[in-house]
Amino acid sequence: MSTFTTVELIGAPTDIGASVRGAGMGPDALRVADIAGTLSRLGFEIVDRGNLAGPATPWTEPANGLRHLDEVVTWNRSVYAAVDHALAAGHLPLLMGGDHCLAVGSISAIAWHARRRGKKLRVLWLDAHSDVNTERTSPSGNIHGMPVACLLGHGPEALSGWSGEAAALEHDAIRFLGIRSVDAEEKAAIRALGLNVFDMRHIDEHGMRTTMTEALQDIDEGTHLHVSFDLDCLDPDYAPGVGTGVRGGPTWREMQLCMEMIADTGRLASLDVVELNPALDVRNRTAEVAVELIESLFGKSTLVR
Ligand code: Z70
Ligand code: MN
Ligand code: MN
Ligand code: MN
Repeated sequence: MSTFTTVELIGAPTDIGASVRGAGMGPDALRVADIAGTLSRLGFEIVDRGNLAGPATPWTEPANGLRHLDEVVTWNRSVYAAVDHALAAGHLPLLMGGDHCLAVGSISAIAWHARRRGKKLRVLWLDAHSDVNTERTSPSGNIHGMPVACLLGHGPEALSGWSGEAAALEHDAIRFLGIRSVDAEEKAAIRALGLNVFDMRHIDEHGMRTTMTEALQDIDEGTHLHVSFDLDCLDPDYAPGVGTGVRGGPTWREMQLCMEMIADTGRLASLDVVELNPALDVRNRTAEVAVELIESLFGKSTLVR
């Protein structure tokens, strides 16, 4: 599907921005679920960079509305460097989190490369949450609830401007899919910023097929398509191994169609897989579901004709 022949696996084993412990085991759970063998059987060259190193999670209280800011910055610097390195080599970076705060480093590096190559960047944010809090609006201080704000240039200073521009993403470069847990101040921000939302109500009313046709509507040959896949987007019946499951998400089948339709664009150029929490999983089921969905995202087709 994709023009990339080499997928570079980057493990970022941390729960530094999360609310519960355990996301740091995500990369190895994905390896146990055979993410490398699965993509390799689809015809991709796989480079596994192993796991990045970084600070332990201190579980201190938030300061100025931000928990673990220094450590979040350190982890994101490593992620930025690794994703930058993969893109410079012409590889497709597949970030294995770790919690969703790591999307700041990943997408900032991607935005820098896309701009240099004259590509139009589009980000699909698959999540139960909108992650658009700031240190002023966050009810928790957990930075995994803030990466979208950071990437739009509204987050804390220390996590802004990494792409070389004030904002890594223009407001119309991101599409939320599957969201159903949005704080009141996040709703206000989404409206004020004019963000594109395909929430669960939209998916219920129009179905996944129409929703994805809309969400992918302006993807063309000049697009770098990035998918930021928070596994809590899925209904927790299918993906129990996440820190903050929210009932009422897409089923396995609906999410398969979502992934297949993204694959059909042929424009997937980078991926985050985040918020997998093996400590809360059931016999690695969520990691296995993630790998099944990633397989479809990378072009495995169940079409018979
Ligand atoms: C809430 C906050 C969040 C993930 C929880 C929750 C954010 N809006 N994100 N779990 N993955 O604290 O900002
Ligand atoms: Mn998220
Ligand atoms: Mn989430
Ligand atoms: Mn704008």
